Amino acid sequence: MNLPPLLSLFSEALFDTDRDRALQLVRDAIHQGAAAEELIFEVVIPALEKCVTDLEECEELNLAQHFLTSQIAADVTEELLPRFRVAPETVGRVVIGSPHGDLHTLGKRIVVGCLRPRMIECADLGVNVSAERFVEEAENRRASVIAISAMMVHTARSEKGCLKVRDILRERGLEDRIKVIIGGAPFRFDDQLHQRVGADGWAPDGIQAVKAISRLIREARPW
Ligand code: B12
Repeated sequence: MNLPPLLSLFSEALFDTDRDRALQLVRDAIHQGAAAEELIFEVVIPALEKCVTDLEECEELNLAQHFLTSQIAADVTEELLPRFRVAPETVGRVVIGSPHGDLHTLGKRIVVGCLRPRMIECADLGVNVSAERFVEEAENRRASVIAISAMMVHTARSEKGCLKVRDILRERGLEDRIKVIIGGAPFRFDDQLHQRVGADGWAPDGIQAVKAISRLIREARPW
């Protein structure tokens, strides 16, 4: 199947946040014999990366558009996954949430939307997640990465947030198996802050988050 024209149409639908059109385009392609695998890796992911980059460069960044593009990409991926000829192999497992005291969700959901097309299994624990729960859920699910989305300066630096996650991992001897990544507005203004709160990494946006999380999954000792 000729994918470049489809990539261009799909990118357009994504940029316009036209969910129905995006889904229809991949359904038609499947109907015409395209493989789900090639659609995800050669259409959905490149289109999502291009859209996020274009949106980041927009002078007047439209938050709703940013949010919707990643959700549509995640929805299309969910529809394509059961059609894989060989069941897709999970690249790794992540638990993600906003830390104690933080109720902001949008950045986190964009990151989840970017991770799913990459076959990174992602359990969203929601908001106001305690450090204990982050670690317990990661351990129970045998996740390699805890991802924390902190939007406020005080929740980013809090003793009850990432710093405590680090302490618990150290106490339980889990630091080699579970890596910690953090993100959110405060980290974009201070690119050393993640080190001071005990994280193994950070990323400024959803696409960079995928890259950083993939690296941490590779670094973590397998369960
Ligand atoms: C929307 C919003 C809200 C909404 C949240 C709705 C929701 N469902 O999320 C509501 C109205 C509820 C809200 C409430 C509050 N808010 Co508010 N809010 C915002 C606002 C306007 C946008 C945040 C946002 O969604 N940004 C868009 C997303 C896409 O960006 P992002 O989160 O940075 O995410 C990207 C990256 O950071 C990264 N990323 C995000 N998470 C992660 C995680 C990982 C692991 C990685 C690798 C990367 C990553 O990828 C994302 C995608 O590219 C900001 C202002 C601003 N300009 O940031 C204030 C802001 C964050 N809020 C603020 C405040 C003070 C509050 C309140 C205390 C207000 C009040 N007095 O009640 C409450 C606190 C509630 C609480 N306990 O959490 C302050 C924080 C100030 C500070 N310096 O700490 C800000 C900065 C506004 C301001 N200038 O004063 N807020």
